[in-house]
Amino acid sequence: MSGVAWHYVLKFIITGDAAVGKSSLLVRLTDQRFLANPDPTLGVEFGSKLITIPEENKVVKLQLGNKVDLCADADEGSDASRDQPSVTLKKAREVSTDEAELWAKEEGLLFVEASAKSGVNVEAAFERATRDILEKIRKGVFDDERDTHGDGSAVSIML
Ligand SMILES: Nc1nc2c(ncn2[C@@H]2O[C@H](COP(=O)(O)OP(=O)(O)OP(=O)(O)O)[C@@H](O)[C@H]2O)c(=O)[nH]1
Ligand SMILES: [Mg+2]
Repeated sequence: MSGVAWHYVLKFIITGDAAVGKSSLLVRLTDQRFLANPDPTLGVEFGSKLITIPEENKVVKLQLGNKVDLCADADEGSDASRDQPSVTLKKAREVSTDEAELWAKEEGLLFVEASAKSGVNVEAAFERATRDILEKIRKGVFDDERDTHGDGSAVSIML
């Protein structure tokens, strides 16, 4: 990995209903802190985070955006938005873990319960998603687009 800042850039959209904790999750991941009194987000917030996947010998830069999902129901979202890698926040205690796990399985989604407040599972959730994406790249599920830096050391993934 010497001399390589990152091997891949992956773009994540953190989406969900208003006030479900999107900004708090983003700030916990990028700044390792819990926002005391977050203001409602107007527009979109951005952040980035480097993640190392040791078994792949890869450094991945996550570029994160956070926006309110204006669709009242995720099931009513467009096919285009459903094809994006995203983290959909649910108010976890409104549904049981079992029910949420089952729904995620039926939808073919990764499921991780995390807390922006305590930090539990936040980085792990994004690492799991990153590993899943790298595996899909390896298997040819996603196309990648080699960069034009000339040395083949970095790749941008267009999803
Ligand atoms: N207990 C607990 N509260 C949380 C957690 N994450 C966020 N909150 C609280 O949930 C409320 C909303 O958090 P935000 O991060 O502003 O939510 P948001 O989805 O970005 O909200 P909008 O930008 O208005 O759509 C705040 O009072 C947070 O303190 C968490 O992991 N645990
Ligand atoms: Mg917000």
